[in-house]
Amino acid sequence: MSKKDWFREAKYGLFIHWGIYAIPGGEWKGAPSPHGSEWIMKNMKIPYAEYKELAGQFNPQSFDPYYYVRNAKKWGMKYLTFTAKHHDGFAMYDTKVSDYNVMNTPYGKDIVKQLADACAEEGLTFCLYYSQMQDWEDPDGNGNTWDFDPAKKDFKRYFYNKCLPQVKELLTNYGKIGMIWFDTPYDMPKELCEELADTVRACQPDCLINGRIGYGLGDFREVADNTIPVLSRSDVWESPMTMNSSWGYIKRDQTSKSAADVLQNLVRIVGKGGNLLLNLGPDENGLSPKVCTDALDVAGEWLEKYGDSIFGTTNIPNFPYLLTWGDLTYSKARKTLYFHVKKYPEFPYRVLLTGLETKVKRVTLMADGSPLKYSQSYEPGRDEHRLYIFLPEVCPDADDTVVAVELEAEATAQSI
Ligand code: H79
Repeated sequence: MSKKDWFREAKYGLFIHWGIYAIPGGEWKGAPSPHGSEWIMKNMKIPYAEYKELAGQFNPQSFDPYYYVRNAKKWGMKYLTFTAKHHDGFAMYDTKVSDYNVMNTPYGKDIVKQLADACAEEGLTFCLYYSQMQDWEDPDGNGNTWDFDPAKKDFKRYFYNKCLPQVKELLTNYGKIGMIWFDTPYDMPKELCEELADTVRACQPDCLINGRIGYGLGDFREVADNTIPVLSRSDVWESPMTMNSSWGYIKRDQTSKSAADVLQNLVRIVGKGGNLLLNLGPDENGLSPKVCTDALDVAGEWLEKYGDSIFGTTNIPNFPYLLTWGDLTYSKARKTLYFHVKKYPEFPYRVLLTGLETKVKRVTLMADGSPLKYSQSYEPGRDEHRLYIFLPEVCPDADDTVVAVELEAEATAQSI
């Protein structure tokens, strides 16, 4: 057992970006702030004295932790990552370190505690986002240069007086934390990053640390926001993605990735050995845009039916060819390859996989379990392995026709 096992199995998690930035929702005094509504304070250089007034308005009467936790499970997600403190410095929990927190709002209840309890009760792994370097409330934190003179900043003072004690609180007061999600380490000195990692590991040895602690000190690679690597990676990694153009709630954008978009990203990421951490930005009342949750509902229904092609699968490291028709996932335990056919072939309705060495036992259409014809060959002259699968004339699912290919042995790919 490794502490990374749950994460390697997880594949799909819910990210929640929620803070007092949900109130302006990407707009300040009638002017739009660029996408990434959680950046509004810095983008608009809003004085701290003015921005902090938002805390006095925070009263999300419709927030229900169980709504998020139960839906995350229904949507097929295995973990939930919540922004305990974003760059603006406002803590969404009961911290003794700074008054700038949710207890000092009209709402007055600890959001982290409510989500932690709901996750524990419902059996969902609970993880916390904490912005360790940027803090636009603290005169010594990184980022706020309009209220606080950068020449007078003493980063260590912020680190020891706020960051470290808050991280300790989060890892002490809320039960088991699956992962702590750091962000934007920028030029934070390496020795402080090491101290932060040591502190996390001293508080909760099993808590994973994501790659954005910096300097390779994390337990896995966090790829850049909204990206998918070209190459398959041999160890588990994670890609954080938005449902629309922003992490925090953005009033002017009521669009969403479709269920097909979500599933396409999930399949591509899982097929390369990663996990998708997909974000919702609740509004000032604690509700998420219906257009986003509707898409997650539809994706969740698909996963209920086709979950075996995602969960319990991994990548085939170093698969040599780009696939032109879709993506591949692979279950080692079931010795089964899953073809996710996105570009349905025309007559003679066949897809070709080049480079698989292992002998095929049986091929079925996942939609109804019906057997499919296939032909497998090896040409010694060209040293090429080919597997053709013959699909039905009528496409069963235009977004993703899933074909299960059972193998005689563990899959091996040819190196070219
Ligand atoms: O928490 C989310 C982002 O707020 C955070 N990472 C994800 C998970 C993040 N911090 N920094 N960045 C992402 C990269 C910085 C982007 C910026 Fe901008 C470009 C900051 C200012 C210009 C995006 C566009 C945010 C505001 C405008």
